[in-house]
Amino acid sequence: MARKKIALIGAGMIGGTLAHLAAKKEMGDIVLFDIAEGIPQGKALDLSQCGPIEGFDAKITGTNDYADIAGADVVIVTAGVPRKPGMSRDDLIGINLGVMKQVGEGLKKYAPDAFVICITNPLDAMVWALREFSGLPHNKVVGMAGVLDSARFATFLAWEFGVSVKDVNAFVLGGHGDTMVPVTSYTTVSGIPVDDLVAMGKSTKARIDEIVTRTRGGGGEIVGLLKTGSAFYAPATSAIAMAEAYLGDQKRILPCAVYVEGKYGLDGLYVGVPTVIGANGVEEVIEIALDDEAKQNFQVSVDAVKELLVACKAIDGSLG
Ligand code: A3D
Repeated sequence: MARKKIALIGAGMIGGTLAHLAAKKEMGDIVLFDIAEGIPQGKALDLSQCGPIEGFDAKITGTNDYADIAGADVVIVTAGVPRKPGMSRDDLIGINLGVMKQVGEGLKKYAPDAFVICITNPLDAMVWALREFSGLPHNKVVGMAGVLDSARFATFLAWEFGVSVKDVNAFVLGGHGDTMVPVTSYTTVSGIPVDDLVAMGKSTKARIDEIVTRTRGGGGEIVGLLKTGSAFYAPATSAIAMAEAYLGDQKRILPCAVYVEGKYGLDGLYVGVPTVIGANGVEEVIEIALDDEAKQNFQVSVDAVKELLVACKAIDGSLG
């Protein structure tokens, strides 16, 4: 069987990390694309030279030509600009919407059968726009955010309870912004609900509320520390987990930004919800029961995403 082909659009901080992870895991051959000349080629050469040390045979190439992504099985999109301190994700819309148009046209022409994972911010609006510009089926275009946001929530909870991160199953819904909804009632430690752990005296409601707030601002906290860009290790790791679920037909239930029509009272919008990812891409959107507080918070998050779509349509008249 021929090796899988992974195309990475954007060879910046996340793109380079994605290439390294995909190569180490031997997920397939890797093509790094960027508009910046020399960057994808240089990173591809550097990463190829990890092969003899790490023992991978993945072929890694860098390019500025969309034709080189032809036939890709998976495409992960990080093209665009990241945040700097003081910026919200939404401030990126003006530049990144234009980037999504170029990428969408490249995908339509050269990789119409790929499973596409978008990471570019503001995530929920950019994945929607990328789907519109590319014309690919909705089940094959998803956004990465929930896996990362849940990992942030899980990390902070593991620290709080003094337990292994492996035992924490954290749950975050909604758009990838400061209005995201970490849901404690669906968050467990080895099957024990967080609320029960609080009742046992292992933490307090106030501490859990602080962790929820820290999770919501988790990206901004890292931007504030790095000063020159945003998080890249955990975002890349999260997208790789989604790509593996697709390539391995794993039927994993992952929180992803997917097109939701009918469920959660939504009529066609990309937002973060639990999703079954397998060989057909998005195989199912799982609608869970939400308590009143989570429902209200989810609505606030959905409204924030809707506002971004209005802004996208105002910038680019071709977006119906
Ligand atoms: P960065 O290191 O700047 O890399 C972006 C790359 O995109 C650069 O190499 C650019 O040259 C390239 N690029 C710009 N325009 C184009 C274009 N038209 N076509 C192809 N390539 C282009 O950023 P990064 O890798 O740190 O972040 C990439 C994106 O991911 C940003 O929008 C971030 O905000 C976003 N991000 C999202 C999350 C989520 O959880 C959703 C987390 C972290 C970062």
